[in-house]
Amino acid sequence: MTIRTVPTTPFAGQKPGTSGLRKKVREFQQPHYLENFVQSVFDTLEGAAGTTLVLGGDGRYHNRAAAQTILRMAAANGFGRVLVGRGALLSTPAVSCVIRRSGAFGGLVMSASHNPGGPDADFGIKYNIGNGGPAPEKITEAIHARTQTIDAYRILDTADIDLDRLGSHRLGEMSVEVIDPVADYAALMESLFDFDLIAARIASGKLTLAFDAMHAVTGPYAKAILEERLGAPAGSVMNGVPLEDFGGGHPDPNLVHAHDLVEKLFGAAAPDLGAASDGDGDRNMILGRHFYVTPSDSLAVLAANATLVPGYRDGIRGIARSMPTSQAADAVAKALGVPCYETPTGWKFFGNLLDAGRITLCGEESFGTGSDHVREKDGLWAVLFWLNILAARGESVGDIVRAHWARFGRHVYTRHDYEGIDSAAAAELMAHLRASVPTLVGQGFGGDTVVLGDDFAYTDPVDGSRSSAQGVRVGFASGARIVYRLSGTGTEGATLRVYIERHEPDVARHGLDPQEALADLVTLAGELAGIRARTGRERADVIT
Ligand code: G16
Repeated sequence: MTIRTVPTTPFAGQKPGTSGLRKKVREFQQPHYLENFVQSVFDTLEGAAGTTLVLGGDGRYHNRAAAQTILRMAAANGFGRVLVGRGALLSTPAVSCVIRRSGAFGGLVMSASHNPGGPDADFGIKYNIGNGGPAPEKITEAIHARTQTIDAYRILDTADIDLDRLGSHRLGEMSVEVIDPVADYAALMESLFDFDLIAARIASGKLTLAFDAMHAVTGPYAKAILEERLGAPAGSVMNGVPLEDFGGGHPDPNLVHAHDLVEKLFGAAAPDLGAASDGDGDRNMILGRHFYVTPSDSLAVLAANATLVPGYRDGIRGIARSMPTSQAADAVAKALGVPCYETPTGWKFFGNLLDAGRITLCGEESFGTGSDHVREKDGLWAVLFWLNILAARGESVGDIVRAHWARFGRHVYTRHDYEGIDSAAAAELMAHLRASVPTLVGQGFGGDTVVLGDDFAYTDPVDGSRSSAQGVRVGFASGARIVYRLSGTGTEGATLRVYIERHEPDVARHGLDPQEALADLVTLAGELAGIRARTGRERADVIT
């Protein structure tokens, strides 16, 4: 086995986005493309020689081939050991868990998350640091800088190893351990939640559930934990076999894409809890019987009920949410007397707050919820948290959320996505907003007054790093908000996201459809940005 140094030239556009590098599979399959990026990651790391790297992915098309290349490159770059999930599978939260449990130097996650999979769809790769979380901006920027100057990569000349059998292999000087992708993660979950209580409630028939794995990575995790350990009847996990193209679906757990589940939960004989997770297992959607829980509300409800769960029995230290996420969690934090931090979109911004012990729970409107147990958002963890609350309270999801709104008021919320729009038009729209919203301050709209108009900037309270241009905000005296930002995870054109929120204290109005309750703000949001004129779109493609 010899180490080859292969000459190469930079590719443009290898800039990690909101969560790593995401591109079309075809782009990743170009000779040297993956290798350049991986070598750039390795070149950026200091002190990695002889250490452990964790490797896994969501099972999408190109996952296995990429894993073999990365293993050969890790061996040629001096890592001592790689822990790789069987079948090259590991959910994103499981990568985080394994990094932390094994004391690894870091890890590589092969995933394009909720984006579709297959030869004509998407692939991605992301580097996570030793705390188990996504690399912070200073590292992703250094990786990007390196991709622009790279002239060679190192790779070991060797045959593929068998990734489908647990066990150890040697690749040159490096050892490779093929690990059970579920074991460590399941043990961590069992240490946080009252599995016996949940299992007893399921056994009594008083708690029924359906979990849609969307043919993505959480299938094996959900079967092992929900069906085998907690005793949910076989079949409670739907679409549980990971497929390279996710069965042709879009593994994004929302009301549009998780349609099998939505049908079930809004049909006759619906179970008590419905949940779905995404391609790599870090997102979650929670449904009750005929009831949808927004991710923003879910974070707030988990925070308000945390002491019912063994792992959080002593209470929470603080909460963080991304800026476009509704302010429902802020109200809970206030009632609990703990801080609530507002960060830019992207899980990486929670890492410092979690490491410093300033927060226990965090979440995002983009179907992400998590805690200090790992450094990624965690889909199945959120489902187990809900199951634990349901088992402890013995009430329905709908009743729990309605009681929450009665106490804190309802933060009525919606997100409108305009997908695949022309990138130049999208950039122009944002530039127009940046320039125009500060001038709105003081103006009145429908009985409310604009008190804030800016482009969100964040100073990390732990390390002082600053991130600017994180989304345009229009805030009203009533607390209502309109937020605009461009997605950082798409691979085709641009996606404009418009987030709209209004606080509704009146219980009599809590049952209103958010689209109705927010119709005036939706119209205003379109007008302020000139969405129709600038994008040619009459309405959003996805509304959640
Ligand atoms: C990623 C990040 C999330 C972030 C989301 C936003 O999610 O991990 O923290 O909220 O992107 O996506 P966008 O920029 O498209 O709004 P994931 O699940 O794709 O890794």
